[in-house]
Amino acid sequence: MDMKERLQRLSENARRQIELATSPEKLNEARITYLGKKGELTALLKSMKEVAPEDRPKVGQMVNQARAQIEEMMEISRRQLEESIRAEQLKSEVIDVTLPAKKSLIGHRHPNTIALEEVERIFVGMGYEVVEGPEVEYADYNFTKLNIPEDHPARDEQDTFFINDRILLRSQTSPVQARKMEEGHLPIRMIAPGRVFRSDEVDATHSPSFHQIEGLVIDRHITFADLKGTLQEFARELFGPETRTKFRPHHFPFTEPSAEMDVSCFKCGGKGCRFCKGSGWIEILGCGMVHPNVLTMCGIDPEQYTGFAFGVGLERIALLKYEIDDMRLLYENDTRFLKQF
Ligand code: 2NM
Repeated sequence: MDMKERLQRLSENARRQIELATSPEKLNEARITYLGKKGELTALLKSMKEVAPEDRPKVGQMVNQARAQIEEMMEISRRQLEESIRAEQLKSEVIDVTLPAKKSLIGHRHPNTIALEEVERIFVGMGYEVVEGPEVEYADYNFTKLNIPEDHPARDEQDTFFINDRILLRSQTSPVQARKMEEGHLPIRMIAPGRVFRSDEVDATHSPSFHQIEGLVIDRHITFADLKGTLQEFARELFGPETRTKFRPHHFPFTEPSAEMDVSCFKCGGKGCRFCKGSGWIEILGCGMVHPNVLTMCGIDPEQYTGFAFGVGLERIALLKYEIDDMRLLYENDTRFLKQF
């Protein structure tokens, strides 16, 4: 077979394979087969030495022509393939501008946040400042300065997340108050909201991480009457103007005397119902007059200054206010639940 015939056959085969190429990948395969470094045209060029020297320019020209022809066919095929791919894409990605728009989802504050901002609004309205502090605390601030000595059961490792001997995850926000008292700028009217940690098993009313709002007032001549008046007003603002309060004696290490405050049930007005379990009262917070030991350990002279303090659980307020019966619902972030508030 002479060179011319071989070239014609090669061109013919290339043309057929290019016609059959239905994708850019297949077309590239054809390019490699015929025009590549190890392709058929290169192989053919290598056999030029079999051609008589006087015929070589002529044959060389034919080879170049064949290459140009194949390249042109490929270029045409490539453009056609691209056009059909683009046409397919346009057809499949068509946008129907007459379809109704998707509604964008707008979130809102978490029930905890709503309750927190409500409590903050009430106390800021009475002239309190909102103060924050570290969640990782010294045992000294979390316990010692709050009159909870080394051997006190509240320090039990079973209840507290200790990082080491001296450092822990705060079990209350009172260390924020201890820090504020130490700064020594009196009087103090503050609330300390924030996350606290206790080694509890999760159930409907417990979680190892929850939120507290603790309040503190320190000034000359602060009495238990100031405590009662303030917390009564707080309860009325939070649960409605008809709300009555009662104070039951209690014990806290950091206050003396100490009490728990109940509010009249805002569902039945105090007659007794399912919500207040028939008693007409709902327990809402702990409070008391700041213990002289606490004042002394925080650098305040208990002969000159007195004060009251209180602590409320934020989740407890949110559960009560929104009549939720399981605390876990507040943490699961199920939007079907959250969107109700
Ligand atoms: C409570 C109940 C009673 C309290 C005490 C203090 C501080 F820092 F002044 F000692 N802060 N918060 C306190 C008092 C907290 O929670 C149920």
